[in-house]
Order: sequence, then structure tokens, then C-alpha cells
Amino acid sequence: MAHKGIITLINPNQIYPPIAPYALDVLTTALEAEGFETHVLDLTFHVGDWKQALRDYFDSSRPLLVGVTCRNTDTVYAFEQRPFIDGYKAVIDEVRGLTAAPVIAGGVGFSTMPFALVDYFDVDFGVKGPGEKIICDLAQAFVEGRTADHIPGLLINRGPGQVTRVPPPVLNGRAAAAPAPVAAPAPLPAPAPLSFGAVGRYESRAWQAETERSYTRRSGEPYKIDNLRYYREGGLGSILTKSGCVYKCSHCVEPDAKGTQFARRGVAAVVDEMESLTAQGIYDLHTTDSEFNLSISHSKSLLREIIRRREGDPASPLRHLRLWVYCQPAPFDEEFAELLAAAGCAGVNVGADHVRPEMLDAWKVTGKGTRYYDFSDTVRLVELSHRYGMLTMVEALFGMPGENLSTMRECVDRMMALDATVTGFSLGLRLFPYMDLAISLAEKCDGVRTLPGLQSNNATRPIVLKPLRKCSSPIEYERQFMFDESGEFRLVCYFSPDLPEAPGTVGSPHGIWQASVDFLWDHIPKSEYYRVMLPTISGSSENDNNYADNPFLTSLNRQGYTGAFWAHWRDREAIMSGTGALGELAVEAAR
Ligand code: B12
Ligand code: SF4
Repeated sequence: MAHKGIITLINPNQIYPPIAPYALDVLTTALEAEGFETHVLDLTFHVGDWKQALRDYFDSSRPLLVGVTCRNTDTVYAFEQRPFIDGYKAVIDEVRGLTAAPVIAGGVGFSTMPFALVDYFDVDFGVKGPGEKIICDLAQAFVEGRTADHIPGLLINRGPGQVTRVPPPVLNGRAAAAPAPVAAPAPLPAPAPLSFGAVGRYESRAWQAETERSYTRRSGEPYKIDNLRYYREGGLGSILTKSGCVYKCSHCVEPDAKGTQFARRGVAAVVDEMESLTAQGIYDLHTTDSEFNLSISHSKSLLREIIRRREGDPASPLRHLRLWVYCQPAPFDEEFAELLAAAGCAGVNVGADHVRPEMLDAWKVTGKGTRYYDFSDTVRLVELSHRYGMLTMVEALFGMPGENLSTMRECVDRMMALDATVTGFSLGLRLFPYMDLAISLAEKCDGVRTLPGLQSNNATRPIVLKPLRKCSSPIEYERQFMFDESGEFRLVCYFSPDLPEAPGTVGSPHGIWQASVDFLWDHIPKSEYYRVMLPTISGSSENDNNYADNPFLTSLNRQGYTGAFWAHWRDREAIMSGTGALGELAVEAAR
């Protein structure tokens, strides 16, 4: 069948265990439906030969447009602080040398600092948030010889240091502008005053998402995502039920990066997709919603539909499903727990973060700024999950403003008493430009002073953040969270200065909160280590919950274990020493 042109989508992610770039299945589905031939170049499986893979491909293909997905800017791990965008840039530079096709970037990591990354990558275009509709509009504009200047939501590179965004119609109150002929060179739009509204912070991006179609998920086809290979080598598949988050937790990038309203997908479309994945032999599916239990009635409808198909058809591949979900402590009622279990949920990962109400008050909040749970909700979630036979992972985050030895100790003690399957303790927060906390710290610095708690392992001088209103462009504002004044990587983090650290540590821009890490390791009895994830100073070891190239996780996958990585944590020592039980895949293969 004739197609309108080739769109090439590149995945430059080389973190192991490998996680399928679900985004590229979503974009492929939309582009194919619009009549474009779509090729995926997945560099995850070309770690040693990615340049050759690109050369081989571009030798024989002439795409209309190249898309690059940037899932993670860095490890987002306050002790490791390892950037990935330099690797993505190397890929983009190589692509530029091989094709004259324009390049567009997107992805959730990209969306945390999109103006700075369009500029840094030197790509032609970018999309903040879901990209499936906007990439189709752009490709169609090329086919029709139209300029890209009128595509709502598109970020456009207009030369070094100049990136603009076409305002989305939902915001400027008018319909998308009529297509302009390509011949007329578009004048530069008048610069919008620099405000968070003008740069698109905290917008609904639901209009950007495709919600009715089932995304096509394939395995073993050339130039497509190989979902089964990812499952065999990474142990997890993925499923999206809605995009976006309506809450506004002060440490979180997701409502801004994914959108402040839910784009709920059609229930039948999602369950069809789950059926397709399980029929391909991908049994462990991790939700990729920001939180599965928000918009709980939608989640319950979805679970009921899974149960209906499982129970109605003895041959349904959904009977093999093991679902792994990200949740917040509330809402989570007994009916939900029962439905989860009946649908095949194997484990619930809850971002409980803390136990002290005064810590959670200004932090874990709804869009209106009010706290939406307390620790009793976490207790209930763990109890209900265990009662219905599901594993639990409870995550705490230390080091937010106000954290001190006493709040940290109480949180450890009460969280350990929950007896979750695994409890993960993280320390320190990687700051991103549009988090509430980052904005308020930049306001306090005001471009003239540093603040205790601002830290970066690579900082060579005090970290002084500038609020957006004092910056010359959104690029300048966003860049300061990633780079220092001389363009070197400086990933800015925050650690509470009230933690028990020496004044020299708190006063230094590159101080390491070692005493707080030591406290955690000392306070938790060694006999309990098997069920906790603790931060380490290197930030990258088999003991911490930094999944990027984690030696335990890679050994887990080599041995054929599947499911959420934390689910095997209690057997970590035996697995790493090679004396663990046979992996689940191996067991299933033997059956
Ligand atoms: C589920 C999840 C996990 C699971 C994955 C399970 C699985 N089987 O997929 C696990 C626990 C394994 C995980 C691990 C990690 N994760 Co994670 N993860 C997520 C989560 C919740 C969903 C990701 C997802 O698949 N979304 C669904 C897809 C469809 O959406 P999408 O990728 O955003 O794609 C859309 C748009 O971004 C856009 N788009 C994407 N690419 C492109 C390309 C172009 C050209 C265009 C135009 C548009 C476009 O259109 C897409 C379709 O709508 C996100 C947060 C979130 N809500 O998205 C965090 C998130 C992506 N993870 C994050 C991180 C840091 C990691 C780790 C590096 C953590 C670590 N140190 O261990 C690892 C990396 C693993 C890896 N190999 O890459 C961060 C990234 C932040 C950043 N600044 O980079 C996020 C945002 C979480 C957070 N709040 O900080 N993760
Ligand atoms: S509930 Fe809070 S932590 Fe979770 S995605 Fe939404 S804003 Fe982020």
C-alpha cells in the first residue's frame, strides 16, 4: 500500500535492564493510522555498534522526519547524578551527519526541560508531553508543503538560544490557526513575556494524547519495538491506562511533564492491548500511569473488564497476566484491592514518602494544595494488599525541607513496622525546573545568593539559582538545573540542611550527606537488610533502588526472573550468588 513517507523513530536509551520504549509504540500506532510508514531504530540492543546501526539504516532510507525519544535526562538519583543527555546528543549529532531530514525530540525526561533540550540537542522541533498527535500534524505539514509554525504545542528551534512554542488552542482560546502556505516565510512570533504560563508549565496536555485506539504492540518484527525481547531481557512489559496527573506534589515532575488533567484511555482499547501482549507471552505488565489508583473509578472499570474477559474465556491469555501497579496511599479501598487481585495484580508499589503529617503537608498535595493522605492510608494499603495476596513495595523519601534526624528516625521505624515486602528509602531530591520546590528555591536565591541544601557533586562554586522572571529565556532558566555557567554538567539536588551533617558539608556546594546515609545503615538492624533498599554514597550498587545498570537487577534478568524488580529483593543474596531458585521464566519453560 502506498504510504505518505517514512518517519524514523530512534530510541537512544542504553540503560540495563532494558525497558521497552513504549512511547515509540504509541507514536508508531498514530503515524501508521495516518498513512506513514514508521521505522524504529532501537539502539538499546546496539550498545557497542550503535553508530554502525545508524549508518547501515540511513544508507538505504530517506525519511521525511526523524523522531528521538528521551525518556530519562539522568538517573534522577541524588547520590549518583549521572546524566544521559550527553549520550542522546551524541546519537542526534550522528544522525544529523547521515540525513538531512528534520529531527524532533520528545519524551518524559525531555519534557522536564524542553526548551533547554531543543537548544542543547540542536534539534529542529520538540514536544512537551504526549507527542502522537503533534508528530502526525508535523509529518502531514511536510507532506503538504506547509510550514510548521501553526502546529499547536510544537516547540520550534529558531537558531542558537531561541526556541519558541506555538501556543496550544486550548490556552489561547482560539481554534488552531489555518494552515499557511509554505512559500511565505513565517515571521518570528512576538516574544511572549517570560512567565510560567507562557512556557507551558502545568497545562492540561490531555488534548495531545490518543485515547481511543489500542496501541499496536509487536514482537520480532524488523524496525519495530521487540516487546517480547524486552520482556525476556528485562522481565517487564508495560501498559498505559491514562496519562497525566491532577495532583501537585512539590517534588514531582509528572503533572507538568505529562499534563495536569487525565487523558483516560478507553477501557476496551487498554484491555485489548493487554490481551495482545499476554498472547505474545509478555505476562508481567507494569502500569505506566503516573499513579494507577488516581481516577479510581476508571481504574476499577478497567479491572472489571480484565476480570470479565479472564473469567468468560478459559483460553484467554489474560489468565497469565501479572500486573504491577504504581499507587498513592489513597484512594485505596477494599473493593479496589479485591478487584486488583482478581485481575491478576501481583504487586503494589506505593509512593508513601513519609509518615509525619507536617512533612507531608506542603508536599503531597492535590491541585488545590491540600494534603490527600496520612500514614494510616499507607497502613491500610499494605494490609489490604497482603490480605488479597499481593506483594508490596513502600517508598520513602528523606531530605525534603524540614527533614531532621527525628523525622527521619520516626519514618524509618514506622515504615519498617509495616512489614511491607520491601521498603525503599531514598535520600535527597534531584531538582527539575518546574517542580514547585525548585521554583520556590530559585525565588529564594533570586539569582544573587545560594541556599543551604542546594548541592551538586560537580559544583565548583555556590549554586545560585535564578527565578524564571529574571532569566533572559526559558532556556537559561531550565539549563541551570543541568549545567553550570561554563556549560559543564552540574545536576542540582536538594538535601535538607537540618539533617545531622557537619557545617562544612551543608555549607559546601558539593557536600555529601554521608552522616545521614550512615545513620540509615546503622539504625536499621543488619538482620532487616534483606527487606530494605538503602541509599549508598556511590548511588549505584546492588543495595540501592537506582535501577540504572544495577548489578543485582541485571543478574536477576540474566537468570530469567520476571516481574517488578523489587519483587525478588528478599532473595537478593541467594540470587546474586547464583544459589537462588530458578527464575520464573525457566520454571515456566520447564512446565
Ligand atoms: C513505569 C516507569 C518506570 C518503570 C518501567 C516499567 C516498564 N515496564 O515500562 C521502572 C520502574 C522500571 C522505571 C525505571 C526507571 N525510571 Co521510570 N518511569 C516510569 C513512568 C511512571 C512511566 C513511563 C512510561 O512508560 N510512560 C508511558 C509512555 C507511553 O509515555 P512517555 O514515555 O511519556 O511517552 C509519551 C510522551 O513523552 C511523548 N514522547 C515520548 N517520546 C517521544 C519522542 C518524540 C519524537 C515525540 C514527538 C514525543 C515523544 O509521546 C509519548 C506518547 O504519548 C515514568 C513517569 C510517567 N508518568 O511517564 C517514570 C520516569 C520516566 N522514570 C524516570 C526514571 C528516572 C527512571 C530510572 C532512570 C530510575 C532509576 N535511576 O533507576 C529508570 C530507567 C529505566 C530505563 N531502562 O530506562 C523518570 C525520568 C525523569 C527524568 N527527568 O528523566 C520518570 C519521569 C519518573 C519521575 N517522576 O521522575 N520507570
Ligand atoms: S500523585 Fe504526586 S507524586 Fe504521584 S505523579 Fe501525581 S504529583 Fe507526582
